[in-house]
Amino acid sequence: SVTSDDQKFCFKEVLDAFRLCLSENKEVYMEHYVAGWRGLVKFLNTLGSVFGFISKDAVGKVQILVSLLKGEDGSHYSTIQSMVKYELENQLVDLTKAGAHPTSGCRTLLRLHRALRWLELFLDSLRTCSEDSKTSVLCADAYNKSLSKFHPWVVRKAAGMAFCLLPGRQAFFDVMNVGTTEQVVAMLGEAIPLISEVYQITEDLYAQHNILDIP
Ligand code: 1PW
Repeated sequence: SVTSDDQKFCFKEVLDAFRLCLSENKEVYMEHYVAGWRGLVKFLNTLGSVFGFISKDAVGKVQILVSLLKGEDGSHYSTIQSMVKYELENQLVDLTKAGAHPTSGCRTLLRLHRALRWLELFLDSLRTCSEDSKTSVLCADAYNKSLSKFHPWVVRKAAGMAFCLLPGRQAFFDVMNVGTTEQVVAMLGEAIPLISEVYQITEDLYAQHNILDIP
């Protein structure tokens, strides 16, 4: 049977999810944030099985957030803002050392949030790079400027090896399944500011509550 999940990945899914992420008063809807990540994971999986180890962690974290959203206390998880308020007020977050709440929403989302910055930088370099640029180098540069500082040596090594296996720029654009190179570049130009705004709002929220270092 053909369900929407069987259909060929299109990067527009990611764009659409991030477009729906922000409420009028700039709260971030968890439902759409998670949908954005689902799209990104699908994208990663189309790049090849070596990205399995990368996507697996993201899949697990998305799953945790979905469970919270669909769970008994789901009403508190409709936005990132309400989640932070609820979990902090009810001491549901390990703030200084790992303890009773290894899968809190705040901790879990922070890991995805850090990875989102990497993605934003990487997509932006894909958008502006020349035809003969190496995606592996762009991806590694973006990683080294962002997510790598949160990873232990062994993860950095494995990530570096996976990047080397990335397809070239054109194959990348083909996998995004958006159309011509011009259309891909235009769509990235739309998606990146949206991702960037969601990132910044989350970053500011976590900074305000002093939870950017949840272990
Ligand atoms: C080519 C497009 C790339 C976009 C997808 C980005 C996915 C990022 C996932 C990187 C994961 C690397 C391996 C897992 C590391 C985990 O230890 C780490 N997770 C993340 C998302 O950084 C930290 O999670 P933990 O171990 O504290 O639960």
